[in-house]
Amino acid sequence: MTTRTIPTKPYGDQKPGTSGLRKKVPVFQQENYAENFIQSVFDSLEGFEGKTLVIGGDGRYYNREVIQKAIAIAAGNGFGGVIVGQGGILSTPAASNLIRKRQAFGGLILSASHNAGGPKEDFGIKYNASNGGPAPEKMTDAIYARSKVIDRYLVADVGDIDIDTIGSVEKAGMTIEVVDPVADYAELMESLFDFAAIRKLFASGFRMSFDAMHAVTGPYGKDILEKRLGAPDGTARNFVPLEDFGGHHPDPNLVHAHELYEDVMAEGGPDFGAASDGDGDRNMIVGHGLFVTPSDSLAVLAANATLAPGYAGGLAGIARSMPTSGAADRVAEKLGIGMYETPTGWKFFGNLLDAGMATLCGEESFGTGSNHVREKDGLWAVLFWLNVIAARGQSVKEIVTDHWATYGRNYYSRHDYEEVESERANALMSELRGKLASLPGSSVNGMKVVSADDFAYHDPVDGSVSEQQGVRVLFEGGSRVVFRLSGTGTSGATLRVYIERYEPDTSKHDIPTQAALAELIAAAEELAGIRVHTGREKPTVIT
Ligand code: VG1
Ligand code: CO
Repeated sequence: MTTRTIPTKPYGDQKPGTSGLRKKVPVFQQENYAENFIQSVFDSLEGFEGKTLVIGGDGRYYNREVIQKAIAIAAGNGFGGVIVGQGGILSTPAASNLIRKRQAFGGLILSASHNAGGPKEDFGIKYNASNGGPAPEKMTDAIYARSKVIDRYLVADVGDIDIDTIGSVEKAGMTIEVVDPVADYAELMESLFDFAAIRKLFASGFRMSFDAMHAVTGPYGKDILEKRLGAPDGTARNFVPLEDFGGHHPDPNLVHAHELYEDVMAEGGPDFGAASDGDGDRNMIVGHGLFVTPSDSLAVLAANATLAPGYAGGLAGIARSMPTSGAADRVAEKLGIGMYETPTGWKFFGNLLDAGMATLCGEESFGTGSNHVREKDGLWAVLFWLNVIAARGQSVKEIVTDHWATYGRNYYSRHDYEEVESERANALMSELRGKLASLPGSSVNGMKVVSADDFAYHDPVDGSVSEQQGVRVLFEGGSRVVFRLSGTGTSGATLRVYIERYEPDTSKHDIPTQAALAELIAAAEELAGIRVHTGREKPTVIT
């Protein structure tokens, strides 16, 4: 074997955020930067000798280079095999599935998700464990600690690996297997949903538009929607993955997937629109005449879950991130099943899913998923909706308004203030934290505060505690505002303000969202002094 030990110097900034290490491409291109992080991951693991590692990414700029590095370092460290998606492509949920299906030791997912790609834009690396899920905090803390003292990495001379041809080769004592990135995932989807019913739906003239945003779900969407489900050619748009996503943000929301939204809303537009993000774990759902908030989507899917063959036996429980609206809570209550509230980030759902306590999980940030993998899953959510539409024979709008009539409506919106100077954002948060104790009982913009705290999560499975996960202020009647700083940005700080109001009265279910939340939006300003602290008159992005 030809393993070499290469001396290196630590970088101090390799702390994984909400979902792995994300930095600008030029940061990753510094000498040994990616190598250091990958070796820090391996140095924090035990018992992988001879085992298999899954490697794949969302196809963004620098993906191929880092895949070559990862293969050589895996070989140098004694992995027995790597499974690589053809062309270096694996969507995040497909990678999670492969880890589980092939009983791999873990996986490296190369992605910065919904962040822009290209030579000056973002790149990312994330480690997923043998359950297929993102490394828990304990592990990411260990990786960060190691990265601060690392002084060498191990590499085997495997040469330049052909990752474009499906098949297997032996190099430096390691098996390198290049696989079709779509096949196993598509098979999993077929096992969960009623493909025959969805095929019938398309055959009956039902029309949808799926926007892959020039990111990783292009090939998945084409194969599953058009080939397997018989949707007309052209159903998937922007389906060729590009290294820079065509210069856009592959972020499926009302701002970045605006064109799709307009098309579906237009007179004579398709019945159904959906989009996914850079790495394929997010989803946006739009019905003709109605945009479905991700929080509502989780609730509707939970209420209708038994219509899909994969969930016909019912749900064990539902989990949502703390800032996600309480719409799903009402469904859990009615079903008499467990409801869990976790910090932001999919890694916190892993234990609940592994323990069989939750079946469906969701985040307000366009993330929905289940126990079929250990990541959120964009296309899965789209197929779930198609299954529900086919089974109920109703439009998205009918299904959602029906849901509101039964459970009430949780008006919900998120206001993001992007690229704020870190110091100013931190000052806002610490000022808020400082006044939490005095808030209960007081009035803000005429509304009475019931409770106010900084969310701390006590994991019911392993007992671990995660503190400072977001400031939440709860008002009489169940309305609330939540403040937290993003853990995925790569420049400055992003302040996220989450606003929610519950409306039980059916006659008040068609107010425009921002108007329905106006009083709370003003209360958020009064509470946190957003304008003064950020120097911004209005949010950068409203979803
Ligand atoms: C954001 C979202 C969070 C999501 C995370 C990763 O994190 O708010 O819900 O899990 O992105 O999603 P933050 O810390 O910026 O708020 V993805 O699609 O980037 O893997
Ligand atoms: Co993503």
